[in-house]
Amino acid sequence: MSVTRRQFIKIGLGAAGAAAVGSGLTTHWWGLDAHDVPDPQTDGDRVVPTFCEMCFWKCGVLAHVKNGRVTKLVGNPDHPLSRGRLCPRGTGGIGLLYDPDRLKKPLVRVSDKRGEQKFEEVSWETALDEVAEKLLRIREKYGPEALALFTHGYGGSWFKHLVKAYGSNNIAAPSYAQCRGPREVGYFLTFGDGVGSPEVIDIENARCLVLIGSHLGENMHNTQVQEFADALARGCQLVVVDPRFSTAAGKARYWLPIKPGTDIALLLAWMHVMIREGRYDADYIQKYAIGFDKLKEHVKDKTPEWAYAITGIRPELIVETARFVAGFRPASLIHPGRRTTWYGDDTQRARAMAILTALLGSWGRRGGYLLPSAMELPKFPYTKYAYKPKHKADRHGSLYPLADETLASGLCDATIPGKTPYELKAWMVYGTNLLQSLPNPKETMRAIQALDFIVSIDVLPSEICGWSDVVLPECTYLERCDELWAPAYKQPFVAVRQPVIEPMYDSKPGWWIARELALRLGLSDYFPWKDSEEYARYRVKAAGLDCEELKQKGVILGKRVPVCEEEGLELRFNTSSSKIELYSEVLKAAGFHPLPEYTPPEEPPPGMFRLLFGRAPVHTFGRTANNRFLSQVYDENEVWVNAEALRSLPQFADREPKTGDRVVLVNQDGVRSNPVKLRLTQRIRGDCVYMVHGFGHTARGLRFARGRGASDSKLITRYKTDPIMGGTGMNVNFVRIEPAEETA
Ligand SMILES: Nc1nc2c(c(=O)[nH]1)N[C@H]1C(S)=C(S)[C@@H](COP(=O)(O)OP(=O)(O)OC[C@H]3O[C@@H](n4cnc5c(=O)[nH]c(N)nc54)[C@H](O)[C@@H]3O)O[C@H]1N2
Ligand SMILES: Nc1nc2c(c(=O)[nH]1)N[C@H]1C(S)=C(S)[C@@H](COP(=O)(O)OP(=O)(O)OC[C@H]3O[C@@H](n4cnc5c(=O)[nH]c(N)nc54)[C@H](O)[C@@H]3O)O[C@H]1N2
Ligand code: SF4
Ligand SMILES: [Mo]
Repeated sequence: MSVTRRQFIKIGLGAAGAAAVGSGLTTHWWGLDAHDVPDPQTDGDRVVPTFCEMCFWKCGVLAHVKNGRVTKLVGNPDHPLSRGRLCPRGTGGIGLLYDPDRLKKPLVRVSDKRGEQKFEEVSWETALDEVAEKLLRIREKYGPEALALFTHGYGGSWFKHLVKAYGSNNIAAPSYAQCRGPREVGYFLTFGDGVGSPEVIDIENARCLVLIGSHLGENMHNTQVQEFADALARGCQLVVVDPRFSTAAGKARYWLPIKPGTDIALLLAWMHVMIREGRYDADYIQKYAIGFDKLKEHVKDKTPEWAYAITGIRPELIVETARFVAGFRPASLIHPGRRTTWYGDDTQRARAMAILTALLGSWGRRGGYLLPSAMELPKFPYTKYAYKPKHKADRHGSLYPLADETLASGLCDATIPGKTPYELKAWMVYGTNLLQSLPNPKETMRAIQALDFIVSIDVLPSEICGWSDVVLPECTYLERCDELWAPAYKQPFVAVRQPVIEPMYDSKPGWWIARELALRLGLSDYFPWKDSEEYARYRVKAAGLDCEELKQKGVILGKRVPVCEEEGLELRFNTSSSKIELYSEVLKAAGFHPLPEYTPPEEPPPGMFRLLFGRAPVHTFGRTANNRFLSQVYDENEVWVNAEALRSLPQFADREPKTGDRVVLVNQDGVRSNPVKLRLTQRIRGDCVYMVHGFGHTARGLRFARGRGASDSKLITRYKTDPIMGGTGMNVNFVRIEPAEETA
């Protein structure tokens, strides 16, 4: 192994962070008695394999248990995604399990108005009866489609099944329209296949990796970061395009500090150079692609000089990097990114990245994009859903014709009276904190106030719980069994999540909650098993696999089949032409530009900065901000501001602003942030600022996280919707910076 665990963590954290998480420092375990704190160094007397839910990558975990307490979580060496290592957040799962603020009993709202966070504890009987009664009434009065389910996270599968059985297909996650959506559609239009999750990109064998914004190393998807560290160690070249000097930029051969929102221009100019100089893979294009001549014509005038004026990147550098990137093809990997909802022209940017990938011949090639397969796992033989939903409420008419999943933002809109032809009346919310993850939280609050009923299922008293009528406490992933997991991946596998310890307090596993509701809703046919283990056993046996082996190892590997041309795979494209579509007739027919076109983003007004945001390596969105374990490393966010740009502002003229000072961000609509720490740096352009998403919590029950740092979500009062698929571009807000007045 070329990289040790310690080196691996360092990529994301720097040495100090690695030391804190690695040693399991427990001296600052805020809010807990010292004797309650497990020692994350201790081996257990029992080791239970399961998989992680600290983010959605789902790495294989070996959980150590001693005297009924989970003492440490380590990576399962047999699991293809963890390969024996977890990211810091995975290790910090103990901080969620033993979070003193966990939801402990079902809650029912007692205040008149939603959002006042006043509840009383009730029994499960009472809570479940209440939810079922409300849902039955809604169905009777408005029909089943008046119910929307928002769900994120693996445990959500039971609730999707429940809501489909109930009769609604208004089911969405912010991880589509607020995250991967534009990328999936852009790649699908080009190759006939989305990128999917986990992304099957071959960083392991890439000779050159190009990161367009994607901030790997801060974005901590475990397997990718491991491969990334290994790749750098063996000399893989790195090109980073980012207005900010990210952690990855620090390892790069080239860092291109692009003007935000102008990446399409750079990508077109790169294509221009590669085509003009014959540096693209002509054989591959000839064999597999259509529309090359039109592309060639389209990029003819997209010269490096043209792009310079737009992107701020010197023409010589554009030429040099185009040659550099092309020099390693086909093992020259344009990373597809993940949160691609930036400026509203995002599907077109994803298209440009996909087309560039085609020019490099790296789709279906080693060191590029691999074409994975999944293990076959027969479905549980459920009764067919009886009800055929008439419509999806997330969009209407000819809006967003190429969206291929439901838009969470669209369901929110459909709840606001008069905003769309639909009116949703009830929300069920599982594992998604919509007040932080949908843009413009005020609109989300408006929608919620208009509902007849809202129930949330969560592990912590997050903001969304504070806005609910009923809150159902789920136990954490370490205390439950969920659906089996067998994704398409270069190494096919099936993994099991099983309880490491019994559910604490009065919390219950999601499968139990969904089933109890089903029984009360007259949907027992859809939950014919007695528990999730019986369900999982059925599927494992039907696949001809050994349940005991799976329980014991946590994962069973399938047969590895060829995943790229070099291994003998024949490339096929699921587009209507069965070819790579450089020029998209589908886009054209839908009234969009068939080739990616640069559209200028709106400029920040004088004295204001574009607000950019991203990830901290030790946190997942806002869901870990209350995690005392992870907060030892990073307990509040700060705002990155270019030092010169800040000092030139009149409001800072006679102050000596320095890192650590508190400032307030005020956005274009006058919305103010909490006072947030300043990070003065040269490592970001002067036209934008940057902060980590997920801080500035307001939920009363999050006793640790509440009020720490500032919320990017609050400042995202506007967004630009991608006309192709409805993704909400959120990098379109501007902020002014004010010194925070000293308060007592
Ligand atoms: N530790 C950790 N890791 C995570 C997550 C987490 O919560 N915590 N979440 C996971 C999820 S769901 C996702 S979607 C991913 C998100 O991770 P990515 O897909 O990597 O992130 P983005 O939010 O798209 O990009 C943030 C980066 O884009 C840069 N950027 C902003 N505007 C522009 C621009 O106009 N052009 C260019 N070239 N760059 C720009 C920012 O400076 C920042 O470095 O992370 C995943 N990994
Ligand atoms: N402003 C802004 N908005 C964003 C982003 C951003 O960077 N900035 N990122 C976007 C992206 S990329 C994504 S993918 C989405 C993600 O946004 P969401 O889908 O909202 O995801 P999380 O924030 O992880 O949701 C966390 C909720 O799940 C709860 N939870 C955690 N574990 C469990 C569990 O085991 N069971 C249950 N029932 N609940 C659990 C947490 O307590 C919390 O309430 O947000 C998008 N929205
Ligand atoms: S990447 Fe980290 S947090 Fe996400 S599943 Fe893997 S170990 Fe858990
Ligand atoms: Mo995401």
